Amino acid sequence: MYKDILDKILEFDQISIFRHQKPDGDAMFSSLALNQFIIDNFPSKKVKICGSDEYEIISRNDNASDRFIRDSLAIILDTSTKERIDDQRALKAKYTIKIDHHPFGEDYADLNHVKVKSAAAAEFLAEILYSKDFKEFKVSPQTCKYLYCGIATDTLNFKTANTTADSFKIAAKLITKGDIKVSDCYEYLFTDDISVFQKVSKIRNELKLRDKFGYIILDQKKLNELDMDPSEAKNHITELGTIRNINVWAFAVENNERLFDVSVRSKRNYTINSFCRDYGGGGHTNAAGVKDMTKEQLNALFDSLANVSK
Ligand SMILES: [Mn+2]
Repeated sequence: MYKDILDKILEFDQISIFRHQKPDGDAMFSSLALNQFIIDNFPSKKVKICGSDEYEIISRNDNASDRFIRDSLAIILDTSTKERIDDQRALKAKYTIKIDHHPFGEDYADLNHVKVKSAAAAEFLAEILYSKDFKEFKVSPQTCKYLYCGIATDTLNFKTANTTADSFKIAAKLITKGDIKVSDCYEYLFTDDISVFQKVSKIRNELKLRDKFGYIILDQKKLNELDMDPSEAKNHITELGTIRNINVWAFAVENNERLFDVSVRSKRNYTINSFCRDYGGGGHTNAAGVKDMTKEQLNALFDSLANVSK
């Protein structure tokens, strides 16, 4: 099933790995996992991780040259559309492979493998690396740890609506083979400095409610008061996922272009990505977003979300 991926890895001496802009844990850890897998099994191949945007817990950019990328096999992880790739040079590579789990993306690569049922790109990558096509190669404990961290971050530690029995089966295998201590991973991925905790307390007070829709809007003034940049603030949408009385929730931050970037989440029976697509955004059934919205567009989107939340 995945022999086409393996054949290309075998064919190329140079491999470049790409992720999406503003990478989350899934984008970053799946990149690190694939990089580690190639190093462990093909020590003579040169592999470089590409992408300049950073992820707060761990980041990596190997500063690949134009020439390296041009001559390489580019493997693009967790990225649904070509404009979302962090480093557009990916598309200049000799051959491109997309490995992703987002719905409604585009087939921008020469070879496209998308499994929407996977809770994380890292989950899909683990399935590929453990498939019979790859059975003669080893998945090292370090690779297991990266894959586990990718799945854990994208599923908010195995509690989002897209977490399945397969997520747990693959995680169980990674925990065994990687000798992973689950509580150590939790502490590494999900705990914050006390200064963040205090900022989050202030953010929580910004919650507004309309029907069963809860939302927070942070404009530039509020962000300055909090001493937070827009992308950092937006991560705290997870706070709203703990409220029983709301079905749909959104977090909007004013970006440096004075437009609003919005993240939207919902409980399992409430589909919200269709509303985000109406404004040029996208994402999963219960986790989606839109970038660069005007205040009018934001209000219209929130009207729809309040309506669907009932
Ligand atoms: Mn993902």
